[in-house]
Amino acid sequence: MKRKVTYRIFSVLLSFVLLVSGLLIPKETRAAGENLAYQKTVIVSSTESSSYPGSYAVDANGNTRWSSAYADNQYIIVDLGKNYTVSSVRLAWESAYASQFQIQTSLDNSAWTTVYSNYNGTGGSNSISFSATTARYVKVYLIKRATSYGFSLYEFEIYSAAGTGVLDYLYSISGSKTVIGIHNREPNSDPDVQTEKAYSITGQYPGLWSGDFLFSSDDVANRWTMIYECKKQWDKGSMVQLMMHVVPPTQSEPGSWDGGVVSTLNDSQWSSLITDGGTLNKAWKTRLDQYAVYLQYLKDNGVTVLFRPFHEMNQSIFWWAGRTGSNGTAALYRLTRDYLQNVKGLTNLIWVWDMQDLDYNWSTYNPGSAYWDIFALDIYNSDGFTDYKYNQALNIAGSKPIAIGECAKLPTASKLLSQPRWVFCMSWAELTFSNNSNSEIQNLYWASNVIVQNELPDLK
Ligand SMILES: [Ca+2]
Repeated sequence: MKRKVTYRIFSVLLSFVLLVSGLLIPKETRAAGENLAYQKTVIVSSTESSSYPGSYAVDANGNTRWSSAYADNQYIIVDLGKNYTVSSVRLAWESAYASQFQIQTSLDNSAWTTVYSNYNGTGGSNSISFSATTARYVKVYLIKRATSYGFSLYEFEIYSAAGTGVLDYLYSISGSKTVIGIHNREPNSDPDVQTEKAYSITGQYPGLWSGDFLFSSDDVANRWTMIYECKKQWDKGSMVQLMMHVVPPTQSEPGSWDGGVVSTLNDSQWSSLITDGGTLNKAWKTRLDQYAVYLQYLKDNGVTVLFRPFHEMNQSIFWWAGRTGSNGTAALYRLTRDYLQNVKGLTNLIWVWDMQDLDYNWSTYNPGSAYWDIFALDIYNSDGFTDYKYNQALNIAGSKPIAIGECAKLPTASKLLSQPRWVFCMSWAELTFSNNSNSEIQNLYWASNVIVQNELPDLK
């Protein structure tokens, strides 16, 4: 505890000194809205002359420009130096613009994905958005010139999706550090009770706060209280997560645990749910319309949410779970993401796909790589944090982050050092305190490889 208290006092003093001197040092290397291309390495197919180098397209100077040789089929590539989640670019053309061009992205400067095409370019300034994608290299592939000169750009700017600071940060600690978190179970009328208890024991706030839409009349009535807490925790510097222990679309809200959250849909009900236009499909989307109001509020306030619907897909007691194959639980996950993201415009969600250590047939529940950002595993089995589970999680996640979605018994800091790809570890609410001694909780929260709230960068 001493180390972090010292650090906090130092931070406070440092902040004070900086405030007094009028200086502001950014907490993170990248703020939201920053042009990621600025002063990065540029690779071009040609230059008109040494007066127009590729670097002039990423110097944030609207008077300098890159210009290619006088020929079609040219390119300019920016190497961002590491992977980012990118979702838009801005092109500022000189009068020698492209009438046909594409934006392409790559992880390795070899295999390219076209994310945008324009075959009727008109020059000027183009702000271009596309589906958020992970990329280190971003290319403007210049197909056809509009003039007899080459292609010339004053600026080629590249931006992250709003709120991808959280995901970028998790990528950056993958393999070295783990954010510690805690779920705040009902009541939604007191949605930080477990977070505060962790603080009372460790003197540190968890780096991840988690809440739930829930199902009972009291908890449904207090959803706004929970959502306001979510925003408050984000404003205080935590990562935030939302779950959905909600009743099935065959029922109205509020409802019950037994016979509600824990219930079964028959095959024809399931078919109705996952078939576009089905009665239960419409009922579920009507429900999503209601949840979207809360999520929109968070979006409007700049809150990025780790969203974990339909957790423990192989835990078949839940109405959504235990259905294998492409038309199973995975289909419900996909339609929910498609609806919230594409129809409701909720781009502030990081999608967590979550399984439990009940079995290892995880791939049959996989919604598809395009549908999730983080793979999480709930670890409750008494064999604990085995290397086998860790390696299975790595196998299914590939290069994406993995996380311990829930646990009762916490891992030790040394276990996390030997399994360093877990980007966060969330203990389950009150089970944290019934399954771990105070000193075990303290030792984990105070470890140098474990990230608490005041060690997180600015994620906004
Ligand atoms: Ca320039």
